[in-house]
Amino acid sequence: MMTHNFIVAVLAVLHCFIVSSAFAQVPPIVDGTLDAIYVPVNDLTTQSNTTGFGDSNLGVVDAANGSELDGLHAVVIGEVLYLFLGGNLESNFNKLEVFIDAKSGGQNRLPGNNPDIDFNGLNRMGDDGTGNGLRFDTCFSADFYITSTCGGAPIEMWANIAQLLTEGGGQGAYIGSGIPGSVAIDNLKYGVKVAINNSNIAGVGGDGGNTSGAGVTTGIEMAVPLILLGYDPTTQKNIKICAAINGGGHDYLSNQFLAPLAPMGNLGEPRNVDLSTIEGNQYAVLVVDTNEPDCAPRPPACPPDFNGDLIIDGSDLATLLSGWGTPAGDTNGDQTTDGSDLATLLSAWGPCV
Ligand SMILES: [Ca+2]
Ligand SMILES: [Ca+2]
Ligand SMILES: [Ca+2]
Ligand SMILES: [Ca+2]
Repeated sequence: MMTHNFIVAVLAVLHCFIVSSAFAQVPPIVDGTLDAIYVPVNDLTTQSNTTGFGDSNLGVVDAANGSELDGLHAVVIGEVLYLFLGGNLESNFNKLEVFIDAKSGGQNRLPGNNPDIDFNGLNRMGDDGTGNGLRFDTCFSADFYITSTCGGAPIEMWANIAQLLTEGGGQGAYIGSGIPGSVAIDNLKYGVKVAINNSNIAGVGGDGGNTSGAGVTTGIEMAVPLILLGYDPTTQKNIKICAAINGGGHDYLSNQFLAPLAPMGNLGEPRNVDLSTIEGNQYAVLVVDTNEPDCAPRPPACPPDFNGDLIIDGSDLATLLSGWGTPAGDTNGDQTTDGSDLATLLSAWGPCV
């Protein structure tokens, strides 16, 4: 009987374990409020900068009179990435911009030929033909973009998505409308959901106010299927996320980034922003493989890709030419830069393959 009781006890423990494991895999409800599954292990980064876009004090679910990004939480359940961004998105058509790096390749700098979505707002941040365009940190090359906004009377919300292919082009889509605080965007074709609860009055303050976004449990929440991100764990297992608040025309970046900027004011013209020159990484990592280096090794086919953006272009050519006669533009290991390196670069022109 002892044996029988022991087995019953073991089975009871196993049952609890299995049930609790299954429970742990219940996905978050995309409603703009923080679910328990996001914390604490999926608590990726916290804001440490006051907001230059207003500290909302309305405390109602649908309207906000300021924008801030207090914290980022992320979890993958059932092949879907769930993001929770604590904070507010002002109901004046300011934009939430979210860039996701989910595989090798992609865009380290936004070109000007991405999909025309949200009144061509994505390309408002890209290269205008003069070689500018929003540039991310060195180890971040975005593969997917999702943006949301809210405003009007009565207040509504909208969202758009786009692929960010290494060479540009790609596809984008408007994914629908909802109502902050009550109706989530729920796009059945793409499996994308977005919800906003704008009632936060805590988190960071405005100029001179609180500098910590810790503890905020309402904000913007979304679900994006991994297949839509192009997630390819054979090339990159960890998922990186860069989020920011932008102006109503995608035309004026705030100081609300996640991962956060060091204390500083709004960044302004998106095309002139180069996050690689700003201290720290303005992206957070959802770690799937703790052994994966932050920067994937450069593909062997790409020795002339001096800046690591996986495109051989004019900036690499400039590096090579300025290093002529020195090792700075060497591609074949002979410790000098000469015509053979130039020929290698020109024959590899375009995306690394
Ligand atoms: Ca939720
Ligand atoms: Ca990428
Ligand atoms: Ca606040
Ligand atoms: Ca940086």
